[in-house]
Amino acid sequence: MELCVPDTEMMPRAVALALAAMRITSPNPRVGCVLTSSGDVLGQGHTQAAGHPHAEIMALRDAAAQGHSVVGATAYVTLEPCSHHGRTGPCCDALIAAGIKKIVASIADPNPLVSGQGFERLRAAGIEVEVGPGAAESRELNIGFFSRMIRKTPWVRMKMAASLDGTTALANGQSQWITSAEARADGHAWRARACAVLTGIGTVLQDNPRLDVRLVSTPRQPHLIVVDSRLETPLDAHLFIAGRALYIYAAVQNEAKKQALEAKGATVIYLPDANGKVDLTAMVQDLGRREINELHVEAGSKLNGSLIRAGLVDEFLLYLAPKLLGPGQGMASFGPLQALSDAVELQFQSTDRVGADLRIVARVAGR
Ligand code: AOF
Ligand code: ZN
Repeated sequence: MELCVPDTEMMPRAVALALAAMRITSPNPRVGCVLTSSGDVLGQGHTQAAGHPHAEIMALRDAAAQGHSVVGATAYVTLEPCSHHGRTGPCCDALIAAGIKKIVASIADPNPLVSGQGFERLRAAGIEVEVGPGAAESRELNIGFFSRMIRKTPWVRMKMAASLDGTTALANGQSQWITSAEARADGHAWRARACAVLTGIGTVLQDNPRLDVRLVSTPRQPHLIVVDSRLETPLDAHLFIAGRALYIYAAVQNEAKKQALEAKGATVIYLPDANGKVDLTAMVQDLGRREINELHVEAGSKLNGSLIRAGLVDEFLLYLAPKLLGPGQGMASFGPLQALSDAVELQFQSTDRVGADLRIVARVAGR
């Protein structure tokens, strides 16, 4: 058991545990929990895969496994403990039954099934509840979960890689390996945290990608979503991977092709707009209903442009290589804009060197 840990370190520790659950919990939020008494860490844990125990239960089990009593202890947890019966039982009841005396929670659970009721249930049982420490970190860690619970749609993050002059492909279409190996591995780490990766039929036909996580280790693969209006995905495409869910959104009905794709494990969904293309807004709403928290877009400039124009993108993950490619294909084809006031305004969230390249995370203003 760790002794004499200052109280101020308990929540950062719970946040670090939540961070360790980054690639595991989807579609559940990443939550960490530390049980402590007089500076001693009695038990700790983080959320497991969906359908498996939450952070609080893991921490209680950890304490029990070490033979520590948690009667009278304080629980630091990065999200309001749940009060509902979902795939698992309510954490509130487990904390109350264990004799916890005080709960310090980062932030209320935005899930309408919980939202405040967990705190109410704990207080009704005579437990002291403090809310706030670690709130910003917890929300940021769960940006997709908060988005889905509050807006009913995923957090949409668009990844792009380009030369310093903003070119993603030469005029002749040649495009692979603009950025360094380090940047590509970093891109896989961002894929790994997403619930789903999204691409378009243009990229499928041109690059025949797998769009899975290979360059970093992960316990689960994100789903793959393909925007394919006319169901042109080849049946021998590399993106059919055993055990990975594949959703194809189409606009033009083709029952024979649909059946052939579904026989290969895909799910085909028709969502046409008035122009015979996939209704991207309806698609993103549908992905929210399918419990997609973070949607990671890796597509060509056409689909990128359409998603931006529809106002569906929340964040850009941009890798810039230190080279000039001259005029070619841009990162996203939207516009041309008539006035500077029509620009999509962004805020830089972070700027880092990754290998030889620059990584910029920029968020659409107001998101
Ligand atoms: C917690 N601790 O570690 C997490 C919570 O289907 P279930 O039973 O797994 O419940 C999922 C919901 O539980 C999820 O939507 C969110 O509201 C909450 N997640 N709650 O007390 C945790 N991950
Ligand atoms: Zn719970």
